[in-house]
Amino acid sequence: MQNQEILQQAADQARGLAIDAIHACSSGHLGLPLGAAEVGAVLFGKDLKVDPSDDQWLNRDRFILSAGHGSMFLYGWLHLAGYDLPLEEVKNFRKLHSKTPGHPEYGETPGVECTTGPLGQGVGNAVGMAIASKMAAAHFNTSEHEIFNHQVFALAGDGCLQEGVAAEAASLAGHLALNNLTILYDSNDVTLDAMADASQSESVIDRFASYGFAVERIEDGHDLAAISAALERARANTEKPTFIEIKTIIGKGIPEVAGTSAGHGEGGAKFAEAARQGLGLPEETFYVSDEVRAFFAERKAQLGEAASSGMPPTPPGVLPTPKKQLCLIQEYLVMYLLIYSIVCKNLPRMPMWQPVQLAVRSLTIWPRPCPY
Ligand SMILES: Cc1ncc(C[n+]2csc(CCOP(=O)(O)OP(=O)(O)O)c2C)c(N)n1
Ligand SMILES: [Mg+2]
Repeated sequence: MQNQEILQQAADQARGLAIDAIHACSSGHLGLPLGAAEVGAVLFGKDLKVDPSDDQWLNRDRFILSAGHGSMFLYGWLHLAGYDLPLEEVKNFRKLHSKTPGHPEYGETPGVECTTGPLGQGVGNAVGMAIASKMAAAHFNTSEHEIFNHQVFALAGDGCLQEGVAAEAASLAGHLALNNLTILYDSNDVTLDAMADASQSESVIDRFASYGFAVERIEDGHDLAAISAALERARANTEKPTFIEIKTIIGKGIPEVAGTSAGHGEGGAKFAEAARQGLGLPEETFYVSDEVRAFFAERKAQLGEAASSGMPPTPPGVLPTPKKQLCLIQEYLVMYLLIYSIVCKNLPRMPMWQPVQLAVRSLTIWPRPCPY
């Protein structure tokens, strides 16, 4: 696998960002960002077809962090990948009016595709987005012009997959054979303050196989090459959605809590200094090396170029999108705006969140005054 060394460095530096951000506000969830760091490195450093300089590019892959409590995973990787999320925002994790609220919120942070936090909802949203993508493709793609061909990914934890909403949505995804959907299962044997076997003994992977997913299990969830190969197989599967169970060690990088329920929350942050040393990071907090910065800058440039030339993975020699298709898309957008404005006018205004020192969410339901 190419770039393995730099991706490993990026994974450990993403761990460092999570430790420092959570340490700074004494609040948050370290377990997932540390446990799934290699998953993030492969997604954001190699696999995802997105354009960090244009987070609204229509044909971008969608990545949803269903386990929204692990939000520092997402913020760390969005920052490294070059989205409009400066280090200052990572430092302001969980502060009021920052772009890094306790749980990811759609519209607040560039690159966040979906508001998550209620376990399982991200899986439901991912299935909906995969269906929407198929519908858009059916409306607008022609044999000559493949306008929509993106993939949808959701990273879900044990808790997400215990939720009924995830099961219901996944069952439909299997039934519809949504080959553009991949669910990544952060299987770490811990759910919050207990080991997972206190509340579950089913075989989650067999359940997803029975829904009609192609399934596989990665025994070492910190093996970059294994994660990368599994993602390639998922992308290449034209028959079925894919479910990848990834065995990870929750809180990896903080030996005092790793692999135990103490790794779930912010408890491990008090070992920040030793953890930084163990990860091979300098004393400097919020450290990102020049090499990692350069790697992601180059990737961002390549992705931007690919996105603006209609790729990926449109075949070479493809014609520019014909006017007819663009008009159709425009009509849809106008309709959408019309319906949105009607709904806005008729929705009762929700009470606003009262500012407090620490913001778990910076808004309740209605983000800002309706513009229409
Ligand atoms: C529907 C719902 N119920 C409860 C919670 C509170 N909660 C947040 S994280 C969590 C534990 C989830 O376990 P897992 O997904 O395995 O996360 P991990 O401990 O591995 O980070 C719970 C119960 C929630 N966010 N949403
Ligand atoms: Mg878990």
